[in-house]
Amino acid sequence: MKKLFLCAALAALAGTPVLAGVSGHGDGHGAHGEQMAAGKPGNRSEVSRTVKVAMKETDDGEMIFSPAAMEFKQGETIRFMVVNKGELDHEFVLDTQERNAMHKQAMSEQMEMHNTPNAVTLAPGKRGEIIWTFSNGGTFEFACLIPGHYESGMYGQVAVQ
Ligand SMILES: [Cu+2]
Repeated sequence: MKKLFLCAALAALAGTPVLAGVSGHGDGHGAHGEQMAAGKPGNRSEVSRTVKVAMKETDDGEMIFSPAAMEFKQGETIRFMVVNKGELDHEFVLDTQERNAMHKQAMSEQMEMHNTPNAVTLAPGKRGEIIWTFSNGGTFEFACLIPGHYESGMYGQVAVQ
């Protein structure tokens, strides 16, 4: 039930209606068309660009994304190919900074992690992908919300113009 609470809370924060039958949570595929401030899940047939994203720890104790920041044009559909090159689990979550902060707080209180169309969690050595349409302009954020990782440097800005 904690999981459901988190999702409902996030939806309420964003001011978006909570869609009936939140089937997208759990399998990461069900929420087609679910509009968020940062955009919406994209269609493979509309991908205009592929962006490779690496996640890893550094020798001096930081945790990073490469690239560290991104820029897109409004309306672009991006295929993010995410790879965990580190030795710890990491995740790539695309959202507003506010929602990421709330999500991070929830995870620090040991709520369950879950798969939504805007996020992928990967064990060391694993690859995953997100297809995302940046339907709205603005400044968003990608982040790893596993406790301690954001503070170690795992976040970056997404500028959509
Ligand atoms: Cu991480």
